[in-house]
Amino acid sequence: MLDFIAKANQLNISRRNFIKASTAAVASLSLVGCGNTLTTTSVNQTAGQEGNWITAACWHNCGSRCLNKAFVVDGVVVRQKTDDTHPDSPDFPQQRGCLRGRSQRQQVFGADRLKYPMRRKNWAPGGGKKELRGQDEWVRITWEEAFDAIAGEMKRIKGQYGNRAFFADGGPASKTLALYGGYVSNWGTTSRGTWHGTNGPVGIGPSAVEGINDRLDMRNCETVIMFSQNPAWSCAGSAAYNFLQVKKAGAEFIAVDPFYNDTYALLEANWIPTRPSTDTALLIGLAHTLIKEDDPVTNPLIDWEFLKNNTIGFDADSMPEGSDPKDNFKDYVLGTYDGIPKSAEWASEICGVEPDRICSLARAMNKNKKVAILFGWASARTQNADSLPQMVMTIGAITGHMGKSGHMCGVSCHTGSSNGGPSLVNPGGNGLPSVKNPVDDSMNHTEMWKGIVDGKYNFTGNMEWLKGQMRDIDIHMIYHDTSARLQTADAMTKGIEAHRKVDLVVSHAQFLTTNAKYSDFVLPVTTEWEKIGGLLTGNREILIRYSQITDPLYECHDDDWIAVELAKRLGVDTSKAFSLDAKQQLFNQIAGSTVILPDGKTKAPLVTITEADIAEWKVKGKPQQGQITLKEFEEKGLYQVERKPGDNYGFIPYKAFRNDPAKNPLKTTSGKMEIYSQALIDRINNMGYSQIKAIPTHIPPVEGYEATFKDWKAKVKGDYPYQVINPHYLRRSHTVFDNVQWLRETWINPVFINAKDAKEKGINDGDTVLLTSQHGKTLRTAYVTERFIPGVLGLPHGSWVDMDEKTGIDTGGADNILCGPISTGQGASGWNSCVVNVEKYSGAPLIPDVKKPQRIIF
Ligand SMILES: Nc1nc2c(c(=O)[nH]1)N[C@H]1C(S)=C(S)[C@@H](COP(=O)(O)OP(=O)(O)OC[C@H]3O[C@@H](n4cnc5c(=O)[nH]c(N)nc54)[C@H](O)[C@@H]3O)O[C@H]1N2
Ligand SMILES: Nc1nc2c(c(=O)[nH]1)N[C@H]1C(S)=C(S)[C@@H](COP(=O)(O)OP(=O)(O)OC[C@H]3O[C@@H](n4cnc5c(=O)[nH]c(N)nc54)[C@H](O)[C@@H]3O)O[C@H]1N2
Ligand code: SF4
Ligand SMILES: [Mo]
Repeated sequence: MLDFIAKANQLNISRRNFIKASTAAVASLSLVGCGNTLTTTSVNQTAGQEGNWITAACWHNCGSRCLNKAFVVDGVVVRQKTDDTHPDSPDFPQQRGCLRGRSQRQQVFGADRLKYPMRRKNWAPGGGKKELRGQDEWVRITWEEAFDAIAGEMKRIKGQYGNRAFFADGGPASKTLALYGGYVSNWGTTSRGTWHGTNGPVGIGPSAVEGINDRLDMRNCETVIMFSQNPAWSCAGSAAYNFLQVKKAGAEFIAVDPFYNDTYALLEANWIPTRPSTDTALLIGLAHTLIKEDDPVTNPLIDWEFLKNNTIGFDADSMPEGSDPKDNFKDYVLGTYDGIPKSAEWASEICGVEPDRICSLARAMNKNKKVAILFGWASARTQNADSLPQMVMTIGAITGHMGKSGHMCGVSCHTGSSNGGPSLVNPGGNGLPSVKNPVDDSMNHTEMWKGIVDGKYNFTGNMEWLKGQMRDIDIHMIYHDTSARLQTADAMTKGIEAHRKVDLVVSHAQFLTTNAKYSDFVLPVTTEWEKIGGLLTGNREILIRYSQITDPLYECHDDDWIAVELAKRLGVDTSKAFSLDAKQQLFNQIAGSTVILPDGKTKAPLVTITEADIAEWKVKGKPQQGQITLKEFEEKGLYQVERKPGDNYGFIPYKAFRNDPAKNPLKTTSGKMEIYSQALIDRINNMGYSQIKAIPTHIPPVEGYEATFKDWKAKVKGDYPYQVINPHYLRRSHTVFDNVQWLRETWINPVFINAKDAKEKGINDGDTVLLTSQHGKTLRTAYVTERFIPGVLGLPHGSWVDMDEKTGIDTGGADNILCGPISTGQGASGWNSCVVNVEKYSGAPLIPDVKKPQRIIF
C-alpha cells in the first residue's frame, strides 16, 4: 500500500483544472492514505506517461449510463475520459459521462473510504448504549472479531425471538439470512411511485418505461408536453440531447411543473407552473375542457374512435357489465350527478394553473396535432396518486395520442427518458440460483420504521398488493447489505428511532454513510473498480463492459465474501447459493448477452467466444458466434446499436392494439384501456391504506396543497404553509457521491425558494433557513429564484443527514427528515407531498458543505 501512495504522490495533481474543464488531464486527489489534503500543483499529466485506458464502472442508480474510462499508470488512476469510441452524431450519439462519473476516482480513492471492519465503542451484546448509535466513536477490529460478534448475536436473537426478528435489505448477506431460516424483508414503490401498481390493471404501458415511442419517431412530433421531468439533471447521458433533436426538428415544448428546470430552459419550453401532487386534478380539468369544447364537425378535439374501440368506462355507454352506468368518467367530469363540474376553474383552485391556461393546454393536446404527452415519475411519487397513471392514460385516450407515429402518451423517465422501447442489447444472467426466503413478512417503506418502533404493521406481501392484514412484529436486528435505506426511505426520524431500538445493527459500507453511521458493526466493502468487472445497462441501445481498475483497497471485501464468511460462523451451507466464482459469473453474463439484429426482430448472441477464450478465462462454456469478439468488447467497453432514420429499431407502442384491439388485447380484464377499472380498486382498496374510485379522481394528499391550509374554504394557511419537493440533484446519484469534495464545491445543495416567498419571510439569497415539518427539522442555505412556483420549496434529494443531537436539527439537508411515515393507496412513497414551514434561522449560519470535515475514521 505504501508503494501505491508514494506512486500516487509522485503524479502531479490539480483540482482547479478539473473544476475549470471536466475532462482536464488531472490525477486522483484524495488518494489512499493521503489524508484530506488537496494539493494545488498543476502540471501537464499527459506528456510522456505510459499507461492503459481501462473501461471503468459508473454503476450508480443515476437514471443514465455512460462510458467511463480510466487512464491507469502503474496501478494509479491519473485521468478519466468518456466515450470516444466513435464520432458523435445525433442519430448515433456518444455515451458521454457527467461530472459525477468523471469524478469517480475521487470517490473510489477518497480519504474517507472505510478501511477496516469496525465496531461502535459503546456496543455490547444486546446492544450496549443503543442511544449512542449515530454519535458513538469507532473501534477498529479484525474480520474474525466482527464475524464472531455478529454471528454470536444472531444466534442469540434467533434462539430468543426466531427468524422474524431479523430485518434485512435483500443483498447477498440476506441470502445467508434466508438460508439461516429467513428474515423480514421490505418493499417500496421507490422510483415509479404509483406507476408500479396502477398501470398494469388499467392498461397503460407494456411496462412503465415502454409507454412511449422511440427517440427517432419523437422527431415527428409537433408539440411535446412534459410533466414532471428533468433529464438534464436526472438522466444525464443523451436524453436531453435527444430532446434537443426533437426541438431542432421543429417541435414546440410545454413544461407543466412547479420548477422551471434546466431541461425546460434548454428546450425553451413554455412553462405552466403547477403545484406538486395536483396533476390528477389538472388533467381532469383538461378533460372537462376537451369534453365541453369538442365538436366532431366544427372543433374536433377528441378521438372518439379510439375511445369507442380501445377503452371502457369513458361514458355511460361504455361501462363494463355489472357496474353502475352513472359511475362513468364523463359524467363525473361534467358533475352530472354530484353537481360539481370538474371544470378548469375547479382544477385551478387545486393546481394553481390559471383557468384560461388549462383551456389552452387542452386545445394544444387536440387529436389532429402530433403530440407527445410525457410524464416523469416524480409526480407519482406523491400521496394518494393511485389514479394518476390511469388519468394520464385517460387523457391520452381522449386525445388519441397513442399507437401512431408522432403521437404518444406515457412515461419518459430514468434510462427510458426520451426513448421508448424494449432494450436492443441485453446482458445474460450470472447463473447463480436465487434463494427463497422462508419468512413471508415484508414491510412497506412508508411504514417500516414505524412498524419496528410500534411492533405492528400492515402485511400486503412483497409488492404483491395482497389484502392487508395487521401483524405483530418484533425486530431485534437490522442488517444493511445494499441500498442506503435509512437515508432514502420515508420517515428518517422514525428510522433513527428504529435503529436505536433494536439489539444489533450491521452495515456493509464503502463510506460512513447514514446506514453505517447508525450501526454497531460496519464491514468495509469494495467498489466496482476493485472487482473483476461486469456489465451495465442503460438506454435501450447500449451495453457496457467494464473491467477491474485496482486491487481491493485496504481490508475491503465484496458482499458475497462477507455473506459466505458469516454463513460459516452460523453453520449455514452456502455452497449452492454462491456456487460460481466471480469470473464464471461474469463469463456467463457475457456469453448470455443478446442483441437484436438489424432486421429488428432476430435476437442473437452478442459476443463471439472461441475455445481459446474459454481456456484463457479458465471457465466452463461453449464457443459461439456473435457480433463482437470477447477481446474487442473488453477493450472498447461498449456495444452500441447504431441507429438511423428508417431502420427497423423504431418503436410505437399500442400500434397493433389501436388498429385491432380484438386481436391484440391488453392484459387488462377487459383487454382494453380501463378508464373504469374494477381490477384497480380491488387491488388498491384491499390493501387497506386508503380508498380510491374505479375512475380517476383527485384525492387530496395527506400532506398536499390542501393540507397547507387550516381552513381550506376560507383559505387560511396552517402551521405548515409550504409544499416541498425533492428534485434529484446533479451533485449525487441519490446519496452516492455526496462525500466527493469536487462535487460539493460545484453544487452547493441549497433549498430553492421563490423570490416572493423569500421576500415575505425576510429571507435573502445565501441566508441559512430552517425547514420544519411535522416529522423533523433541517437547515439549508436559501437559493432565491423565480424558477420555483410560489409556495413550493425545492430540497434536493439524497443529502446525508448530519444530526445536531443538542437541537434535534439536521444540518445536512436530508430530505427524509422532513417526510413522514404516511401510507396511502398502494403504499407508494409520497416524497413529493410534504408540507413544511420555512424561516430565517436565528442560530449560527451553516458552513458550506465542502468546508465540513470529511468522515474519515481511520
Ligand atoms: N425524500 C425522498 N426520498 C427518496 C427519493 C426522493 O425523491 N425523495 N427518491 C427515491 C428513489 S427514486 C430511489 S431509486 C431511492 C434510492 O435509494 P437507495 O437505493 O437506497 O439509494 P442509493 O444512494 O443509490 O444507495 C446505494 C447505496 O449502496 C452503496 N453501495 C454501492 N456499491 C455497493 C456495494 O457493492 N455493496 C454495498 N453493500 N453497498 C454498495 C452506496 O454507497 C449507497 O449507500 O431513493 C428514494 N428516496
Ligand atoms: N442527478 C441525479 N439523477 C438521477 C437520480 C439522482 O439521484 N441524481 N436518481 C435517478 C432515479 S433512481 C430516478 S427514479 C429518477 C427520477 O427522475 P424524476 O422523477 O424525473 O426526477 P425529479 O428530479 O425528482 O423530478 C423531475 C421533475 O418533476 C417535478 N415534480 C415534482 N413533483 C411534481 C408534481 O407533483 N407534478 C409535476 N408536474 N411535477 C413535479 C420536479 O420539479 C422536477 O422538475 O432520476 C434518476 N436520475
Ligand atoms: S450520468 Fe450516471 S453513469 Fe453517466 S457519468 Fe454520470 S453518474 Fe456515471
Ligand atoms: Mo429511483
